[in-house]
Amino acid sequence: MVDVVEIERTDSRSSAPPRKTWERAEAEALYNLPFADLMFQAQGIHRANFNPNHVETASLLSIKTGGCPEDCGYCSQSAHYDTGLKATRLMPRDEVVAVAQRAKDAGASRFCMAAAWRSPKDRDLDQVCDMVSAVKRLGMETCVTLGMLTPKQAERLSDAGLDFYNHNVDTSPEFYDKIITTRTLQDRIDTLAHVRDAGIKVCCGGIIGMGEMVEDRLGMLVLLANLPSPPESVPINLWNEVKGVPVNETAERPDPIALARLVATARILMPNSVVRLSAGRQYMTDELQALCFLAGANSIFIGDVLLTTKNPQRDRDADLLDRLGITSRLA
Ligand code: SAM
Ligand code: DTB
Ligand code: SF4
Repeated sequence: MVDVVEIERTDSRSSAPPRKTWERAEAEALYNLPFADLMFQAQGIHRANFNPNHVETASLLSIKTGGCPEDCGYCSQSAHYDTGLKATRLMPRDEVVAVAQRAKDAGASRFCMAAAWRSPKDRDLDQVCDMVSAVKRLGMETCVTLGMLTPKQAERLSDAGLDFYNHNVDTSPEFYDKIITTRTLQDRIDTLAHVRDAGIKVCCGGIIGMGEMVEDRLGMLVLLANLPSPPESVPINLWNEVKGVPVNETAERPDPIALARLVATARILMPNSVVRLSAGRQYMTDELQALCFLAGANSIFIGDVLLTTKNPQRDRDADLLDRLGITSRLA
């Protein structure tokens, strides 16, 4: 059994001592603790860094759907697979702002705009920058996910006032090329560095339930925790079923206790990061979500759809948070 880990965690770019580098064996030892010990440790760290009775609410919009040249084996939007999804062009700014306003009225504090691109063209980026500035004027936090960025593109998004950029590592380095072949993990890490250098906060996580092993899930957490600065926001997606993609052949829904253990391990490895219970909540019972909140998850996506797949209904989420005494903008 591992003892409670006492470590100094400071940004490696500050003058304070460097942050701890996590070893996989340490993550595995934590993950395999007796459940009560793991949860106790995660709760302690959670309470030291966050209000344990609050969750953040974000809302998603696909501003450009489908026809993506990447071959991510889990994704409904890849042009490599026949998923029956209709591709659309980039939405006009005013329509996006109207959806953001409705999301704000429904209880979202952050609005995340996603486009199915390998990387944005500069003329597309002009429009996205315009959307970011307009959504910020509504008083919401903004996030976009547009694929790979150059340093200059990241600067432009920063100048437009963007708060967060979402770009996931998706899985462990070992499992990565079983899922995606059209861009490398290093490509993704390079984009994350450009986003950081531009002063934008990083939202980076991945997916579980694609047929990976527990070691891969932990390898992903260790990769995230050991980035030069850990992501401010860590989405943990449970694979939402999509017909026609390769992951359909390998997918295996994780044991609920394994999911709670993973969230707790994420909380311990990244004590200051907001951990988002992202896709896949449609498959989770109220009890499992409650366990994940206890383990340190403190953000959810609200709204009936994510990008192209289902999410629990707003009223079900509001009722669950109410029964747990958790505050949010949904109340
Ligand atoms: N094209 C951009 C990119 O890949 O960075 C942005 C959109 S992409 C849909 C954002 C993330 O959503 C992916 O990196 C993946 O982690 C997650 N995702 C995509 N499809 C999913 C699914 N069916 N179930 C769960 N998560 C999914
Ligand atoms: C993330 O990690 N999860 C969100 C957000 N980042 C963009 C996307 C989930 C997408 C789920 C599949 C879909 O709805 O198409
Ligand atoms: Fe394209 Fe993103 Fe889907 Fe990959 S996850 S196919 S990059 S939209």
